[in-house]
Amino acid sequence: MFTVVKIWCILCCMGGVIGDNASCDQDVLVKIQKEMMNLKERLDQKDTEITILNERLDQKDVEIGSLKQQIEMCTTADKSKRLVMEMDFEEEIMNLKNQLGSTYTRWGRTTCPGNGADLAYSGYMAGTYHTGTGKGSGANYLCLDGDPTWDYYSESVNNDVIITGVEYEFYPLALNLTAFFGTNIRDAEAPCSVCRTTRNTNMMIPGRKDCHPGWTKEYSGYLVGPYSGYDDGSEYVCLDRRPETVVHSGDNNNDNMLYFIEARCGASLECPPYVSNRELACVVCSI
Ligand SMILES: *[C@@H]1O[C@H](CO)[C@@H](O)[C@H](O)[C@H]1NC(C)=O
Ligand SMILES: *[C@@H]1O[C@H](CO)[C@@H](O)[C@H](O)[C@H]1NC(C)=O
Ligand SMILES: [Ca+2]
Ligand SMILES: [Ca+2]
Ligand SMILES: [Ca+2]
Repeated sequence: MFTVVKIWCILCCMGGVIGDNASCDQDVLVKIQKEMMNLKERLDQKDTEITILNERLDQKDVEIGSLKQQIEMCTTADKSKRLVMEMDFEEEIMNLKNQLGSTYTRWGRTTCPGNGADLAYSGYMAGTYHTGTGKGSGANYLCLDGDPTWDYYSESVNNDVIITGVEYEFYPLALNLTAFFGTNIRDAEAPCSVCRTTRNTNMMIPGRKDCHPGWTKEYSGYLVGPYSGYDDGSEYVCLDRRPETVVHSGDNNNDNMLYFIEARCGASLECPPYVSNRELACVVCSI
């Protein structure tokens, strides 16, 4: 601003060379005064403008503050919503897990292995009463419930198919069963339990005492089956390697007897890996 006034003053005085010096000074002063008034007015205007702008800034600050609050509230609500959703998902997954899973029978035991498998029920191993009449029967062993309930029944003996308990027998009689099972279980009857695991698939592997990688061992033991002299069919199952016995079952009943299953090498079975006369192990594995 000063530069402009100076230039203006120099021009005025150059004009003053022709006119008179006193009036030139007077003119300069008046003009400078006017200019200063002008500037002051404009400054005042600017001051007013600044005040207005400040007010608007303050307003904007308030608006931003409230927006920030809203965002925060949204985020918090979102978080709690997400938390609720996550909890719902977890519950759903638990439900699905409970709907899946699988069951297996643990022959020779009244309990489950304690690896996440729950007892569905326990009871008595049962099979065909082999000295009964006729040669037809169901071939499979049953895990009879230990706490039976009955529908309508008639107690007259009128059925050809009769089941009975299943006895630990094994051959020859001189065989040291304590070495196999920890106790001599000969002539006692076998209990059983049905176990439920959340693992979806399970299988019994004959010929192994442990599972393949990635599978969970449920229990292991010996492959057992019926006396070879029976006319009725039966099946092979996996007897726990530490079997329990049914109370009051030590009598030598021989109604339905269990035996080891052995490999016999010849032209048909691959030897090795199999070896003649060895009692076959078994394992139940789940995944
Ligand atoms: C005006 O002032 C100049 C310089 O100060 C001077 O030379 C000149 O004589 C003056 N003129 C009058 C009319 O006084
Ligand atoms: C049977 O086997 C067990 C365990 O190996 C052993 O302690 C016991 O002495 C054996 N009994 C006989 C009669 O050999
Ligand atoms: Ca018995
Ligand atoms: Ca017996
Ligand atoms: Ca043998």
